Amino acid sequence: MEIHRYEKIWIAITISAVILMLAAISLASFGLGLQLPGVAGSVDPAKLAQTPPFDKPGVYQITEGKYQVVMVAFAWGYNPNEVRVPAGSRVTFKITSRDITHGIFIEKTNINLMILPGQISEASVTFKDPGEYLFLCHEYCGVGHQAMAGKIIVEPKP
Ligand SMILES: [Cu+2]
Repeated sequence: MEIHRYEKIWIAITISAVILMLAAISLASFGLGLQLPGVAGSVDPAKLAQTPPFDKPGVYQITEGKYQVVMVAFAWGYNPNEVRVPAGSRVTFKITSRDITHGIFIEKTNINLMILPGQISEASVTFKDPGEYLFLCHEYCGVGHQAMAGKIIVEPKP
C-alpha cells in the first residue's frame, strides 16, 4: 500500500505530538512532582470531636516557618475561619467535613480542594506576600453557602 507523502508527514506530526504530550505529563508528575491534591486518609465524620487532630482544630507551628492548619468544615462555616501566619510560611491544610460535601478555594494560591465527610484532604502552599487571603466554599451546600468563607492573614515578617 502506498501512502502519500503529505499523509506520512501528518502521521509523523501526530505521533510526535502524542509523544511530546506523554513526555510533558511524565516530566510534570515524576520530574517536578506535580500531583493532584490527594486524599490523606479517612475519618469518621460523626466522631470528629473525639478524633485527633480534628478534636482540636486550629493553627499549629510544626517547625520554623512551617505550619499545619487543622480545619473542620461544616454547614456553613470553617473552624478555624481565621488563620494567622507570618509571611514566608509553608502551610499545610488538613481538612475534613463534619456533615456534607463542601469545598475550599483560597484566593491567590493553588489551593482548591473538595471537602468530603469521611475523607481528609490535604494540600500545602507557601504564603510569600503579606496580606489577606480570602477563602470560600465553592461547592453549593445549602441556604448558608454564600456566607461560608474565612480569611488567612499573612503578617509581615517581624
Ligand atoms: Cu458551600
